[in-house]
Amino acid sequence: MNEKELNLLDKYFRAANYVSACQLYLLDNPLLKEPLRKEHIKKKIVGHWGTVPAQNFIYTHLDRVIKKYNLDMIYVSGPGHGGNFLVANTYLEGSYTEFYPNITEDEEGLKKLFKQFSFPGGISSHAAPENPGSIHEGGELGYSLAHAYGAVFDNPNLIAACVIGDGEAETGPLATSWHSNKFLNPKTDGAVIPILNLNGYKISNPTVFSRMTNKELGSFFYGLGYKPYLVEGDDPKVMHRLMAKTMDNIIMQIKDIWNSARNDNNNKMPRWPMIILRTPKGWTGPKIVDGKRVEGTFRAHQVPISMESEEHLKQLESWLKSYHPEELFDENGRLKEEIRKYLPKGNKRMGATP
Ligand SMILES: Cc1ncc(C[n+]2csc(CCOP(=O)(O)OP(=O)(O)O)c2C)c(N)n1
Repeated sequence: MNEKELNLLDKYFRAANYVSACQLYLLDNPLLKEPLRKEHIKKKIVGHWGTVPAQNFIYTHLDRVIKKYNLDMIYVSGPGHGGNFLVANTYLEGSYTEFYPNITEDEEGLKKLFKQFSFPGGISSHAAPENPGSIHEGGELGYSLAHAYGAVFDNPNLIAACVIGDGEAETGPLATSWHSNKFLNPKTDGAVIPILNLNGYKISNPTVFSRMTNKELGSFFYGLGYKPYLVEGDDPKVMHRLMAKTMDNIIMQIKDIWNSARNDNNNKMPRWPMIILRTPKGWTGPKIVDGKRVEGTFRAHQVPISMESEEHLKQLESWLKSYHPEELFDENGRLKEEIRKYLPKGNKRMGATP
C-alpha cells in the first residue's frame, strides 16, 4: 500500500470517528468552526464510544477490499450498541441520505444527524433496523455470528463480515456459533469473516479472552477449525498497513476456497480465516479524564467525558479537533471528494446491499 492510499484510509477512519463522537455530544457547531460552548452540547449524553473506533476501523478496511475485489459484502455488528458507528459510516458513504433525504450531506445535515442520535424524537443509540445496512441490532448480545452464517447459507457470492465483541463472545449463543463453520458448504454457500474485537472489557469487567495470551487465542480458534490472524496495536498508521495486508490475504483465501470447491470439486472441509483484532477500548478517544485513564479501560465503554465542568468542555473540544475535521470536510460540510472517491458505490455500499 502506498503512502497516498494509507493517508486516504486514515482520513476516512478519522472522519468516521469524528462523526461518531459528535453524535454523542453535539446539538450545534457541527464542524467546530466556532469555539465550543455549553449551548452546543446535549444536556443528557447517552450512547457508547468504547466499541466504536474499532468498528470504524473495520468498516474502513472492508470498504477497501469491497472496492479492490468488487465484493458483495454485508456487515453484522455484534456490539451494535455503538450504533453511532453505523450511522456515521452509512452517512459518509451516502446511503443514509438516500433513505433520509432531510439529513443532507452538508453542514446543516451534519447538525441534524448529530442532534437526532439518542435524542427525544430522534433515533436509537443501537444499530436499529431503520439504519441502512443494519440486519442485526445488537442490544441482546449473542446472535451476531449465527446471523452472519444464516445470511450466507445458499447465498454463494455473499461475504458477511461479523464483528464480535469479546464480551458478547462470552454468551452461550455466541460461544456455540463458532461451530457454524462446520455447516458451511463452499460450493453453495458464501463466506463469513468473523472479527473478534478484543478490546478487553465488557462494561466494567475484563473479559475472559483478554486473560488469554495471543498463543492461547490462536490455538483456541485453530481448534475450532479457523485460521486466525492477529491484528494488534494502537498506532493507526501501523494498524492500517497490518489490517490491509491481512484483509488482502483473507479475501484471496476465501476466493481460493470457493474456487477449489466449485471448480476442482474439492470436498474437504476448508479452514476458513478469521481475525482477532486486539485494540484499546475507546481507541483514539480521550486518554485521561479527571485524572483517570479512559482510553484502553472500562471507562471508555459509554460516554468517555461526562460534561460536568468547564474543563470537560475543553477536553471534548480538543478530542474532537484531534481528528482535524477541516481536512476531512469541504467548506459546505460535505466529505471531501478525494475521500469519497475511495468508497464503494451504489449497491456495493454496505448500507445499500440488496
Ligand atoms: C445478553 C446480554 N447480556 C448483557 C448485556 C449488557 N451489555 C451491554 S454491552 C455489554 C458489554 C459488551 O462487551 P463487548 O461485546 O466486548 O462489546 P464492547 O466492549 O466492544 O462494547 C453488556 C454486558 C446485553 N446487552 N446482552
